[in-house]
Amino acid sequence: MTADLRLYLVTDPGTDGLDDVVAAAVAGGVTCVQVRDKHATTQALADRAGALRTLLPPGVAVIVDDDVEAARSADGLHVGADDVAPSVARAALGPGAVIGWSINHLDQLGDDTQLAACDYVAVSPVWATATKPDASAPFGLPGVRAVADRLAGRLPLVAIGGIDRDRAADVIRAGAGGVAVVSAICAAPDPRAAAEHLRRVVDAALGET
Ligand code: TZP
Ligand code: MG
Repeated sequence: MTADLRLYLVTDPGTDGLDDVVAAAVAGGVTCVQVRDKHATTQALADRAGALRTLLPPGVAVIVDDDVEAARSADGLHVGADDVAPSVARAALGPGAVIGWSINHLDQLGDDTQLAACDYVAVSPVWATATKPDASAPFGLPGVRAVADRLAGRLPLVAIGGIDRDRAADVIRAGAGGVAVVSAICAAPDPRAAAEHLRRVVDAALGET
């Protein structure tokens, strides 16, 4: 499938009533959902992904973080520096899987083999965030611009890390095609309203570019 990456929700496993929060966020305008839980077993990740796949509309991609086997129950897999390479994920999951790759350094974009195996690249993190304290050095907006320039439209670019409603437009203007968030939705008092607001901001900024 081709994933719509404009407003990408990465789930926080500590969220109360997570499935309800995800459903509300999708009703508010989230276009893609990632199941992320560093402490879950493969079976638990697969079960959650399968449950969300049943719950959500078919156009909303359900992506599993890190775990190739669990991703077989989802629409795709997201990998980063500590995971299998995108090319390995592609070989395992086949041409129909959505594969995303987090980069934490511009030089990684010189690896054509990995780029050819991906459906999107995530620039990670844009800003430092308490949600991922072990993230590498932040790119900032100039870094997002540099990544977007270097990618030159070869693949969609998603921005992640410290993004909220006040910062979303700036990362789109810097060249991202979508924003990925955890706390801006999972920690919001009203996740649906938070998603609606973010989606309006993202769509308006995309309309300017
Ligand atoms: N990868 C890079 S930053 C991050 C991940 C999973 C966490 C983003 O969380 P938040 O709350 O949107 O800053
Ligand atoms: Mg990972």
